[in-house]
Amino acid sequence: EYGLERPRGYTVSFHYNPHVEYHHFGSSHPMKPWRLTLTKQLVLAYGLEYTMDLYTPRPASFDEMALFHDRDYLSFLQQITPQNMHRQEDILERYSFGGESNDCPVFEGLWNYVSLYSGASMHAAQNLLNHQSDIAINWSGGLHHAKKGAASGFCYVNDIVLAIQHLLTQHQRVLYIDIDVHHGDGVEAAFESTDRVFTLSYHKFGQDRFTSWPFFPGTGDITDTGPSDPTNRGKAHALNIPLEDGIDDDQYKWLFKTVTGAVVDKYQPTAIVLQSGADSLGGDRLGRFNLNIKAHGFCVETVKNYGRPLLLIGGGGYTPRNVARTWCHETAVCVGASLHNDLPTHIPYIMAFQGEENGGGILYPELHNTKRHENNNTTQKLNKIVERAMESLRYLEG
Ligand code: ZL4
Ligand code: CA
Ligand code: ZN
Repeated sequence: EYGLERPRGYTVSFHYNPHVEYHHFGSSHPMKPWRLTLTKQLVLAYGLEYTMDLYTPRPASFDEMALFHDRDYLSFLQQITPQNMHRQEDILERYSFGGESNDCPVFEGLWNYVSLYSGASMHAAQNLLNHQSDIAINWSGGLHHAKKGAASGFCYVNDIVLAIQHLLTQHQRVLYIDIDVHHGDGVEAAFESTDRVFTLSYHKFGQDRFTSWPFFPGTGDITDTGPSDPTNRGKAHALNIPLEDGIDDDQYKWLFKTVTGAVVDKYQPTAIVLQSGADSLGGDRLGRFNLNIKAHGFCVETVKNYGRPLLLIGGGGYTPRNVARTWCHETAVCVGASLHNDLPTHIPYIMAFQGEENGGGILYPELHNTKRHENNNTTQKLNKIVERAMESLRYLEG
C-alpha cells in the first residue's frame, strides 16, 4: 500500500525495548515515556518495520553502566524507591534528586527504566561496530544531561556517553551532534579531555523570557570550546551554537548545514552520534524554537548523507504527538522512504492525532504558526555565530 521496498545502500536497525513505555515520571512531569508508544505506533502504521532490522535489546547491566558512572551513584539508583526515599534525604541531595526541583523524581521502576534505555543505546552502538547496520536508531535514549555521579534535567544515566565509549573501542574519532533545544552538557563534560570525541550542540542560550532565569542548563555559550589549558587534548574539541527564541526553518537549516559541514570536513569523524531531541520543534511545551518537522528531519538527512556509521538517538520532546511525528519521519528519512501526509487510519492510538486544533489526522502539520515565540535571531547575529564557529575550528590540528 505504501510501496516501501528495502532500499539498497543503507542498512537501518531499530533498537527498542517496549518496557520503557510503562514508566511514569509523575502525572504533571513534562517527560512522558509514552511518547515512545506513539512513535512506535506511527512507525508500524506506515509499514516502516519492513524496511529495517528490529531488535529488542536487553537492559544494560550495572557493570556496563559503571563504564562511565560512579559505582556509588549506581548503587543508589538501584535501591532508591518512592517508598524508601524519605529516609535518605541527604543522599538524594548528594545525587541532585528531589528537593525543590522536581526535574529528576524517584519513580517506580527507575532502575529498570535507566537500564532499558541505556541497553538500547549500547546495543545500537554494537550493531555499528559489527557492521550489521549503517544507521542504528534508539528513540528511547539521548539523555544528555546525566553526569558521572549525579542526575540532571530528567536524565539519570548518560546512555550517549556509554554508547560513544563503546564506539571508541574501534573508532578513532567520534563526532557527537545535538539538536535538542537544551545544551548537551553531560556529553561535552564527559569527553572534555580527549581529542577522540568532538561535541557540537545547537541550543537556546541566555535569559528566558518566561522565567527570567538562564535557560537550562545555562552553559554552552559560543566561547565554550572545551578546556582552555593548551596542554589539554580536549582543547577546541567542543563547539556550541547559542541561539535565541523563535529560530525558523530556513535559518536553522542554513546554520546546521554550514557549521556541521565545516566540522565534518575538518574533524573527519569515523562515526557520528546524532541526538535528535524533538523539543526544538515549534509548539513544544518546554522549547523556544519554531522548527517544523521537515526542517528537523533535514538535520538527520544531512548527517545521513555524510555516509559515516550513524547512531541516531532521541532526547527531549514534550508535545508527545509531534515527537512521534518527527521521529517517525526521521526513521523514514534513514531508510529513504517518503510518507503520505494523511495518517494511516489503522493506528491504535489514532485518537491522539485527531481533533487537534492544528494538524488533526496528518503527519506534517505546520508547527511554525503556533506563534508562541517571536524570532529574535537576526541574520546579523547568525552570521556572527558562524564566523566565530569557523574561527574556533581553525584551532583544530590537521
Ligand atoms: C517539571 O510540572 O529549569 C517537573 C519540570 C515536574 C511536576 C510538578 C512539580 C512542580 C517544568 C519542568 C515544580 C516543578 C519545578 N513537574 C521545576 C531550574 C528548575 C528547577 C525545577 O530535553 N523546576 C530547573 C530541565 C529544566 C530547570 C530541562 C531538559 C531535558 C532534555 C533532555 C531538562 N530545569 C526550574 C524548573 C512539572 C515540571 C514543569 C522543567 N524543568 C522545565 N525545564 C526544566 O534536554 C531529555
Ligand atoms: Ca542541543
Ligand atoms: Zn531538551
